[in-house]
Amino acid sequence: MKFDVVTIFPRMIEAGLAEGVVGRGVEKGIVDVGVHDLRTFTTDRHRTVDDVPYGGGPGMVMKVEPFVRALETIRAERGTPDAVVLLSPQGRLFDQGEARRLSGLGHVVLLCGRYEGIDERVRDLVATEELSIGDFVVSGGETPALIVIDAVSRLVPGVVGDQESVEQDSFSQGILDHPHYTRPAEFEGRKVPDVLLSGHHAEVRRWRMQEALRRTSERRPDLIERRVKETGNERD
Ligand code: 4HQ
Repeated sequence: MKFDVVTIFPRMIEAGLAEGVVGRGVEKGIVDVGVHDLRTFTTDRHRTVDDVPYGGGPGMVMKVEPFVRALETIRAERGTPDAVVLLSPQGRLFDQGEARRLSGLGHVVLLCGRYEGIDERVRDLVATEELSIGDFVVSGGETPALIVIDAVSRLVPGVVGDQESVEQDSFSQGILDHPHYTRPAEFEGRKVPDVLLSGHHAEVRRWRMQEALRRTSERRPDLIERRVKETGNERD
């Protein structure tokens, strides 16, 4: 799978991809991430990427031309992408379903903004969709882009060694994870639940499902609602 990231802070993306499971996926060549410095697509002496907002007001707005030139270059060098994603709080909420959808594409471009906003014509002319990583404000699209690359890459075969762990993950089932324990069997008076030491695999499975559903209904009843709507029951 191929990603291209357009940013004024290329080193943030490179640093985020240097470690971990996704970093290894990049090293192995299963995931290919091209990082593009937006300033290389400017034409003026000062490499200007932003300007004052029409109509006035605080802050700066990112200019449209460097993004258009970046996409022209990516198309020429790496082919026409399947999706061009603008990261912003105005976007559709990025969730596991969106990650699954993007993991089915071959080539995704991620556009990172800074400052107060991006000229609306970037949405109209360059982006094919807009995604948000959550209802909060971060200082730039770089951390959101890294989150999208991480969540999507884990679903690409070969990136995570143990495919079973990906399928067992919180959310791949649409509910929260069950509790996990490892040795020691007792710590500061707190015991590991007996069933996990019993060796009864069917009972362990049943306990984990029960605990996962208990936690989900306590902490995220919205996820239970969603499963009922999608499957007609709350179990499978
Ligand atoms: N941004 N999900 C970039 C976000 C954000 C989000 C705020 C995007 C600042 C310049 N991006 N602008 N939430 O908070 O994707």
